[in-house]
Amino acid sequence: MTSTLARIYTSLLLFSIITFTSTQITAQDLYAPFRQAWLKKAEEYKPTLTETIKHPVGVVKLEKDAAAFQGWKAVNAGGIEQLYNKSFNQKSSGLVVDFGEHMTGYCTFTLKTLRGDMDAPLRLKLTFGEVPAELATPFDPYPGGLSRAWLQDETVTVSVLPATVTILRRVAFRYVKIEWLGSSSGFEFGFSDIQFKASTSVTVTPPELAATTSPIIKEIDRIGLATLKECMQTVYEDGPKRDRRLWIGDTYLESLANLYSFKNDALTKRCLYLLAGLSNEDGILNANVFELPEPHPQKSRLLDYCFLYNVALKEYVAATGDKQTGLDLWPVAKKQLDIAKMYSGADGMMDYVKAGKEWWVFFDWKDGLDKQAPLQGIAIYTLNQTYALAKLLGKENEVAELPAMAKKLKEAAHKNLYDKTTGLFISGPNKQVSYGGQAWMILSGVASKAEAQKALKALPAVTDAVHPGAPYMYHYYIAALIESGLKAEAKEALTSYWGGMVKKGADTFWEVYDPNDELKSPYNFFPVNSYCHAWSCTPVYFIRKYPEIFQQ
Ligand code: RAM
Repeated sequence: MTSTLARIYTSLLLFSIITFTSTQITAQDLYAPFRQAWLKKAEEYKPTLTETIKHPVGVVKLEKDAAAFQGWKAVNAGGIEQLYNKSFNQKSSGLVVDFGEHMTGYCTFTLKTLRGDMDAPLRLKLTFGEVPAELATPFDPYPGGLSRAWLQDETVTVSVLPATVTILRRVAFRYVKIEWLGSSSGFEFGFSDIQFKASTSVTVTPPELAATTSPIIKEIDRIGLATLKECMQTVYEDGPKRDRRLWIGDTYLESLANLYSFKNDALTKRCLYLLAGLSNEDGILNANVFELPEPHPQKSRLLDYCFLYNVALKEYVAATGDKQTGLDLWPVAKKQLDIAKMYSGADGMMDYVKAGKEWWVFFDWKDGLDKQAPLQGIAIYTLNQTYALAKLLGKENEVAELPAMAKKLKEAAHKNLYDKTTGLFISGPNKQVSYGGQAWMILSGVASKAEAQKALKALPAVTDAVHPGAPYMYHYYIAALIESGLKAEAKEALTSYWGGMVKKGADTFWEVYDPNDELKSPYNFFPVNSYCHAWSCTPVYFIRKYPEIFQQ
């Protein structure tokens, strides 16, 4: 065979392999007929960001204080004139500028010569921090489990003055520490301006709370709104510092809070379509997706988040009456039910061991949390919520088996996980008692109202009960208290947990918060935690949905 012929054969062979593979892929893609339309809709509802120029409110000093959050506080150290038009040098290095609020966007500053000739470039480091301790803790050697690059320190080299420099990277912060790394001697330079272009897709101000609302609840609501506003960019981000992307679990809670505050239904709709459009070819959702450089998923199979997509869709349709979106996305919701079917045994119990081997079963950032009870509960909850969605859409006939299935799982849960002697729900081989387990057994309706009240009242006295690790799980605990009719307890739990963050100086609510371990980090280094995290904004939802509990 001549080499030309060989090339032709090779190309033909390659062509047929590619054609065959892509035909296979298309044939396997469950949503092939809809996918592009879903992504188009997601694009159509992409919000325009509102940009506002913000200026610093002053300069602060970082002071060690054992009583302050994570051991550090920011103390007022004067106006911004401490920075402007003064020589910036080794002595001023480490100065911290305070913008007075948490912001997300782009930083620009202007430098000018004050004296002498610039006979070498100058170099600065700017470190953006959401909380004071983040700026007081050395980043290196970096012990964290996530990329070091999440930390917001940027080095800038300037060769010619005057110069206006914009840091290319989008940052999320309140404080910026400026360090001098080098400049020529006999030459002085200074800052004449530093400003910030802050962005959000939020455009409305929600109504004031009732005048009877306690000051601490008002503060919790205000900070919750700030958290949500910062996370509402062109998608519901989980955290504007990290991971800066759309996660189903975070989106569910953000969309609930949004329903009762900013009411940006279009953003919820966009996110639901985006997640659907970027699901796997077998129809199962990915837990999170990115927008850039073009929308694409992170291949991530997180079991409880697939379920929560259905709940988020149901809540959206119920609140907005937007049946068209519900009908468009119904095949996705229906498909996620396969997960419940796949792992529920003949005895009505979810095979949590098998599920745990095959999936990321999350529920909370809490080591040692046994997932049996939470998984059984969320499965039942999802079956019920999806059936409610089917009813809203007139699709009950497509899922007629759901009520019986939910009943079977519910009865099995009660039989196997309810401890009549203690009145608590247990989970796993060691009969673990956890807040998460009680919460999900209650939200799913496994517990009667009397049992729910008994369990939740007994819980604080159980010394080895597994507590929530993050505000995310705290949400479900508060929801369970409300569901059980324990209104005063719900108010007290919300006030002490989120109020705890308020008292420790939170500008926005944190990704993880353990009152007994402020340095807790799922990533082995607390500065890489997100301190403006979507899933922590839900007091906004509770406070505004239940004024009779929280605004009296
Ligand atoms: C983290 C993020 C995100 C969350 C997932 C499960 O990476 O904090 O918000 O949804 O975990």
